[in-house]
Amino acid sequence: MPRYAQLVMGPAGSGKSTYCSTMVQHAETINRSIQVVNLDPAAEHFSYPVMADIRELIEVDDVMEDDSLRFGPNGGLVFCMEYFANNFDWLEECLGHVEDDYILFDCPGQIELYTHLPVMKQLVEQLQQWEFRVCGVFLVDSQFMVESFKFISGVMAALSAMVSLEIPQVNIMTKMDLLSNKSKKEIEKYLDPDMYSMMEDKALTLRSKKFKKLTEAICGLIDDYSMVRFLPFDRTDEEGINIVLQHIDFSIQYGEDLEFKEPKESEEDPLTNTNYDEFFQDKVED
Ligand SMILES: Nc1nc2c(ncn2[C@@H]2O[C@H](COP(=O)(O)OP(=O)(O)O)[C@@H](O)[C@H]2O)c(=O)[nH]1
Ligand SMILES: [Mg+2]
Repeated sequence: MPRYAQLVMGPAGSGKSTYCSTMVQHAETINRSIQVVNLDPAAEHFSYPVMADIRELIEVDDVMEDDSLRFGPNGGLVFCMEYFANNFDWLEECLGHVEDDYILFDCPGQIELYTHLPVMKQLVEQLQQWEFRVCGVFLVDSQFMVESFKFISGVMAALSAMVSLEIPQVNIMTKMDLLSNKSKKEIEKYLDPDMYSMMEDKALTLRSKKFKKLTEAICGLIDDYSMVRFLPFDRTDEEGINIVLQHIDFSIQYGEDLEFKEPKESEEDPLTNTNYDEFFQDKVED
């Protein structure tokens, strides 16, 4: 029997730990068991019960205070994650050998972990060897995505994780509950983006011709390959949380031995054909 994992990624403050605790609570309400492993050695607070906590293995503060290492916060984190990668047997011991379990890994936010350091890829490979089916869940804060140039950089961050990890990935826009109805309408175009029309956005007035050309090329590439979509995540909306979970379950075929379930709102590929109208309809009516 396979085991299931979500690697919860995204910049610092994007809502990873909150996402994990929301999912754990949601799982309880639908009679499922989801557990969380904290993989952020610099984590200060989170409100979920942990199955394992990397801080028991190594803590950033200890690394920074070590006179022979003298690392700053970023170097300290990289050191911790490399140490972790050399000690996966610690994780194996914590996880045990439970079949059919479902675990969220609350990852650190440093972008270099997903762009050019090998540790996250090594973790994915290790989990796969332990028979986990792994889905990447990349979170971005909706507060920062209401303008097109910020959106493009969010897309690039999500994309670099997707390309470097080579696993199915679901991208999520968090903190939707903080948006006004007007911003919600505004952000709708970013969930299922038409990158070409984004180029025409007035906010994206680029003075440099070369830079404009580069941005056009990036937008074109993303659009042509339909590479990035976002699902809205509102922690106060139980039905919306369920839709997100269904998409992720679908991508790792969770429960396929039990019964085959397609994500509720999509008719074809869950990642390319999402109908958000219903979601926004609810919000506007609220
Ligand atoms: N209103 C609201 N706040 C959120 C949500 N998700 C996260 N936050 C807040 O954003 C901050 C950072 O969240 P956290 O989960 O710690 O982010 P992390 O660094 O990615 O783990 C905290 O103050 C959270 O309370 C959300 O969905 N709605
Ligand atoms: Mg966190």
